Amino acid sequence: MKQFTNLINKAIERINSTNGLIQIVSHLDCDGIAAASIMASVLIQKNKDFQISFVNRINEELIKILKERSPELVIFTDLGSGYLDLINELDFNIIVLDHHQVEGSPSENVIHINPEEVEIKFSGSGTTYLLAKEMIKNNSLAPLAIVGTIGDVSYPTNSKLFENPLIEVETGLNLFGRFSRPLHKALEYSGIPGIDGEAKAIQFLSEIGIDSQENGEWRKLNDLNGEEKRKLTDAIVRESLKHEKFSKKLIFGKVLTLKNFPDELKDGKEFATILNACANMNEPAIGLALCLGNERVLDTARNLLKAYRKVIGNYMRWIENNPDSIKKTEFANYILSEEVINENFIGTIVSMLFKPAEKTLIGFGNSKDGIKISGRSKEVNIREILVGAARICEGRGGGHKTAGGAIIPSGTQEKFIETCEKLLKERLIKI
Ligand SMILES: [Mn+2]
Repeated sequence: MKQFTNLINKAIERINSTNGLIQIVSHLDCDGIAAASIMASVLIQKNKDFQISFVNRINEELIKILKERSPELVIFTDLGSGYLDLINELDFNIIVLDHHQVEGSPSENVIHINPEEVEIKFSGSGTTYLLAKEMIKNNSLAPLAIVGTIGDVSYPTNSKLFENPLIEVETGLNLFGRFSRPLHKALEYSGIPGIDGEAKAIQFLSEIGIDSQENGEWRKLNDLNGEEKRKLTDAIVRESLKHEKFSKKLIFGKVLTLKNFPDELKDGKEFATILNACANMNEPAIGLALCLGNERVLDTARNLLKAYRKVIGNYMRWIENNPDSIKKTEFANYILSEEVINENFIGTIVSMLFKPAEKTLIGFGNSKDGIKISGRSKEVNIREILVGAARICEGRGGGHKTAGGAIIPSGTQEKFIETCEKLLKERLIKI
């Protein structure tokens, strides 16, 4: 742990002593946008000259661009640990703040900070925040770290690191749109059986004596007083008991409120959803602006979220209408959508389709770099499987134990699946 703290201090010194251009390279996802915004915020406060690029992965092309740009310092956030061999090709000062599995070892000019190495589970934005907090000597950026962490679903948000007066944690109704949607709309989309429709939702509220409107305006969950919230909670429990299929977990749980953001971003989960949409629609700068407190881009972000939902809906419909796109074997299910689904969406689609009872799910999407793969597993270390199979196909894999990704050259998908099957068989039969 002491060594970890030393590395952070070393990185802070390096940033402080840099007077030329600093290049931030961050992962194009919710966690990566949050991490970059934390770093940007620190660099603004320290009056440093910097620019930011978002990428899906590090490859030769990026290394070439960085060499040409020749900044004084490159800071990789939420990616880098899986690409140390490539990063080592750069001979200027480098800081890596990442939490993905480490591949290789850093050369001397690289300060490599990864909490996995001291067996702590932090997101990329959480790791970046560790440095930021030390560097600016306050914890005002914690809300961004928690939003990024929510986006990286397998990472805990109950860390002491996030205890902060700007973050309110409650257990209660966890309806999407607490601050941003009329209550009846939030109920309509909540998935509670029996309240599936606008009219039904309004009727439900009126039956339990809660007004849907106040002074001609639709009320939101957050507009309800304590008594009304209790009434609503009781009524939802009663309603859901009528339907055995409904899981209470869906709408009761931990609710995070970020006090220093506008209403639409106050709910941690909603903020993360918006950042995720910005990343996947390839508009990370909009997400970054939101994180940095620019409210003028809220409209654009709202439209991006709408467009993002539409794309996801179209992909889900395509899979539904093409049952042949799912290949089922003894060891795993594969979504053969490499010609249809864009690489920015395959991770989300795989997460959405990964059922509680399913053991391993692997999906394919298209990328300008080849075929993008995303996998989830409850049975094996999916990262090891994807790394192993990608290597055989001359691609590369990475990620975490339960969720991972890979990129392989076009035309090697069959070989990839064959290898996955072989590796899965080896692992599963050994157990
Ligand atoms: Mn991450």
